Order: sequence, then C-alpha cells, then structure tokens
Amino acid sequence: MADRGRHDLPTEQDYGFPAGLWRRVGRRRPPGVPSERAWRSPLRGPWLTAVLGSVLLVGLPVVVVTGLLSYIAYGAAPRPGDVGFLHLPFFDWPTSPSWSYRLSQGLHVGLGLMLVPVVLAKLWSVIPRLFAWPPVRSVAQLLERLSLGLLVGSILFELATGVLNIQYDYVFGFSFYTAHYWGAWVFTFAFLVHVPIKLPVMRRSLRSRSLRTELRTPLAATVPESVESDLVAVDPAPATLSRRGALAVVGGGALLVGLASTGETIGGFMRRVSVLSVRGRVPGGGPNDFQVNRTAVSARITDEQVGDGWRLTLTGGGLVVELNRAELLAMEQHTAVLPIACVEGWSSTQTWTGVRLRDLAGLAKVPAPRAAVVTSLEIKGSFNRAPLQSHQVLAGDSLLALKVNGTELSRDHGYPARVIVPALPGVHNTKWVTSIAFVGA
Ligand SMILES: Nc1nc2c(c(=O)[nH]1)N[C@H]1C(S)=C(S)[C@@H](COP(=O)(O)O)O[C@H]1N2
Ligand SMILES: [Mo]
Repeated sequence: MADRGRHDLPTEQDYGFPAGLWRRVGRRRPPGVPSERAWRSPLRGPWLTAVLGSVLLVGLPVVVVTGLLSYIAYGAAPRPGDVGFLHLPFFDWPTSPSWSYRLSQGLHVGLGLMLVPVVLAKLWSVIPRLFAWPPVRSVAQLLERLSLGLLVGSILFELATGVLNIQYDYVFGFSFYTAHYWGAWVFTFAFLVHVPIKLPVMRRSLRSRSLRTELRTPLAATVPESVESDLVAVDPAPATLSRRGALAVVGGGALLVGLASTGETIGGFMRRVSVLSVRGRVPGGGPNDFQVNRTAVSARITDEQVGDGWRLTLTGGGLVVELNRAELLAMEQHTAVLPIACVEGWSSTQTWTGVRLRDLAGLAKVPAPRAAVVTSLEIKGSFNRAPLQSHQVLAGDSLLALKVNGTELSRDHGYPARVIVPALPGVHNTKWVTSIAFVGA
C-alpha cells in the first residue's frame, strides 16, 4: 500500500467489498459531488485539523460536564423534562459555595459559545472528506463515518439549540431541556468513539510541524503541508492567508464571542458592549440596574396585584399563614451577597435583604421541610412556580428578599418579594412570590 499514490483507485484490500463493483462506483462520481481537485485551500492539512481538534478535545468535555452539572443543579423537578433512562443519579446541589452554579453555568455557556468558531473551522478543515468518493471503502470505515455523522450532527444540534435558547425565548416545538440533554448524550457517545480512533493521527500530525515556526511564517512562505493526506489539496491555490492568520481569525473570533457574551457577568463597561449577552436591557442606573430576565410588564403583573392588598400565603403544617409586607419587614431581616446565575450563562451578584426562608418555614410550622413549592403572581408561563429542596430552604442565606442593595426591590426584580437561594439556578429564584407551600417531612 505504501508505494501506491494516494489518488490511485483503491485495491480490493482497501475495500473489504467486492472490488470490481466498488471500483465502478468509485469511477462514477454523481453530479454535485465536487471532485477532490475542487478543494484548493493550501491551509488544509492534518496539522491544522489536529490543532483545531486538540482545542476541541480539551474544551468540549468541559462544556458537556458543566451541562450535566446544570441538569443536576436543577434538582428533581420540574425541568428538565422527561429524559427517560438517561436520568442522571442526583446528588443535592450544595448551597455553598454560592458561586458554584455561576461558575459552572458561566463556563458551560461561555466556553460553548467560544468554541463555535473552532467547531466551524474544524468542520471546514475536513470538508473534503464529506464528499469523498466512493463514500465508503470498508465496513470499518462505514462504521466510522456513521459515528462521524452522529458526532457532527449532535454538535451542530447542541450549538444551535443552545444559541437559540439564549437569544430567544422558547422558539422550539419541543422541550429545549430534553432535546439538549439527549443531544449531549448522543454527542458524548460519538465523541468517545471518535477520539480513540483519531488520537494517534492527531498526535502524529501535531508533531509534524512546529507551532512556533508556524506562528512566525508569513503569508509569502505559506505552502501546503507536505504529508500524504486526503486533506491536503491536490491542486492547491496560492495562499491568501497564512496558517497563523487562520489561527488568529479563529482564536480572535472565539475571543470576540467570549467578550460579547460574558459582559453581563463581568459588568461595567463590558456590560454595554456585550451585544450577545442578554435579551433585555434596563435603561437607567441605580441599585436595581442589573439584568432583568423577564419584566413585570411582560409577566403581566398588575398594580393591583402588588399594591396594599398583596399578601404572602404560607402553608404547611395544617395551617394557613397570611402576611402583608409590613409584617414581613417587621420580622428578623437577614442580608446576603448572592448571585443570580441564569441557565443562559449570565450572572450578577447583588446584596439582598429579607426574611430567611427557614424562618417562614417555622412560621408555617414545618421547621424541617422535605421540600417547598414557591408560587408567583405570574399566571402564565413556566416560571410561575418552582420547587426548592430541603437544604435550600434551610440554608442560612436563603431568603425571601424584600430589598436589594439597600433599597426596595424594583418591580422588574420581583417586588413585593422574591426568592434568592445560594447556588440555585436563576430560574428557580421566583419573582413576585404570592405563596410558599412547605412540604412536611
Ligand atoms: N415569576 C417569575 N420568576 C422568575 C422568572 C420569571 O420569568 N417569572 N425568571 C427566572 C429566571 S430564568 C431568572 S434567571 C431570574 C432572573 O432574575 P432577575 O430578572 O431579577 O435578574 O428570575 C427567575 N424568576
Ligand atoms: Mo434564567
């Protein structure tokens, strides 16, 4: 095999199929399938593919693991939806340190977005293989290509659903949570098949050129990689970009995406330039000027609902307790500095003041609840009710917040009262709370 030119037709050994038949298929490239001469970029080659691949080899597992951690942080209910046998064993997501979900989900979304340009570049680098003809040469290769189909399909699906979920409200005709979760497992499976197959060639290719030399090579000296590979152009065009230029474009793209999407978390000037970071924006400044996930107007909260007639209803140990806002303010107040960390990746740390949830549980005569269900004034929408686990109710910093940064909560941030629990995914920090039902042990 070694003495055979790479563009010769393969032999019977290569195919593992009746060679005569395959050879005939091989000669008949259907219309629309570009010939290998059509791929002319002199940058394509195993080294470039391996460099991009090694970035993904390190980055994508972090995105997957933090994604699965997010699933666990949600706790048992009510989301993600029904994931069948792929259900992960739960451990109780700890309430300390309070920044754990902020870090984990920030990594998930931030790194996931930053890897988009890298994934696209990696796919670009191997695109000639998509059109290889004949499409398969052996049973082993057929299996490999099927696993590649799963790999590419699932990564594109995960990136697309992830990005859509951040940028738009629920645009799917299916459950984002369930689909993104299942997609993650398909990806994980295909990744675990792909990596061991490709690791040897990746290591060999990385050694075939020196990154330092490459970073010093200008456009004028950029020529195709000099190795036998189906990725190297048969009929290369002159270079219009050096290899270091290509890496700078991809790396710069990743950095830009990162900067543009993490501004809400970093705050200050970055918040203003972060065009990708969030959907909504609060005009003006002040203690309540931090990201609003959903405004009171869009949640259809009325003046009447949050006026003097507002009451907090606590249920549990067989009695119903009603409190107005003055009564809540007369209870012992506790202050905690806690982040809101949204599943969409942004987070924002504020100083919250209010009544401890465990004090409210005590009032409802369920001092050691097994769980609690918090209900919002908001009628429609899937966020009008959220579960809390026992340890989340009992944590010393878990609050029904009445104030933020020393002033009244703004209506957009949940006035008259909202839940804030350390390390709890943002979505469960219910705003405009109307009742809390404590579930006894
Ligand atoms: N009632 C209600 N509570 C809610 C929401 C909502 O839409 N309705 N959004 C949740 C989500 S997804 C997040 S990230 C936080 C955001 O809180 P903030 O808008 O005060 O920053 O509120 C949570 N509480
Ligand atoms: Mo959120």
